[in-house]
Amino acid sequence: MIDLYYWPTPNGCKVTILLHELDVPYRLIPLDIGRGDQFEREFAKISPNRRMPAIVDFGPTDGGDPIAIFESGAILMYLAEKYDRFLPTSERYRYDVLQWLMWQMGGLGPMCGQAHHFRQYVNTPVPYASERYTNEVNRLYGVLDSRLADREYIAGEYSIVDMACWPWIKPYKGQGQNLDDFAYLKRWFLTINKRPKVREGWNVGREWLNGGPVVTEQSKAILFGQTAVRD
Ligand SMILES: N[C@@H](CCC(=O)N[C@@H](CS)C(=O)NCC(=O)O)C(=O)O
Repeated sequence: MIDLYYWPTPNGCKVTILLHELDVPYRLIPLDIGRGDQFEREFAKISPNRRMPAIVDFGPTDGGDPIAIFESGAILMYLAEKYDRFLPTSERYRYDVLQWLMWQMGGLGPMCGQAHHFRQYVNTPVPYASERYTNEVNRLYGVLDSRLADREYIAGEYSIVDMACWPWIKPYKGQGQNLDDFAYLKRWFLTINKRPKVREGWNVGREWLNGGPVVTEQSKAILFGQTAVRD
């Protein structure tokens, strides 16, 4: 069995989408980041960064002790390798997936996160930061659009990198973007949007938000302004 520590955010949904695409059973452990569940000491043993998603696999293929993994990109790679799907084995195609996965983890995700932060969550507007991150997201959308001009999916075949990028494009309006400006990206987005397993994964735990945003006025004090924790 796999335990998934989860809250319905884009990084969390990457993992539920893959688990649903794989039809793998898992135990969902809600980790309410707006309430501060991520700061529980026990959770830091699983996710030293005190962020979700994280998994614990109680049935690793080597038959040994349970394996705990944090960082959504590493979780996607682990599950794709374990179940031998959505990550090609041939070097050329494998590194097509992996380089774009690194691009998502190091670029698209963090920049979109900052765009959301400065456009929606700050109480005192910071126009320079808002413009800076909106423009950078726009640049990254352009990179993905060009990549998709001559292929259906980011690495040719549908793979974990599509599952990693799609949840970050889904809230494009909050990032100040217009998909009509990116024809190839829009076509890809709508194709993935139609996949039943993607919709299932995206909807996991959505009812916990009661129709509201992930970040609320109450949760801002918990989420923003964190400094080093020394146990
Ligand atoms: N690079 C990490 C980012 C994880 C992350 O930032 N998770 C957010 C939600 S999407 C979180 O747990 N936030 C809690 C907090 O900021 O305290 C990943 O992709 O797993």
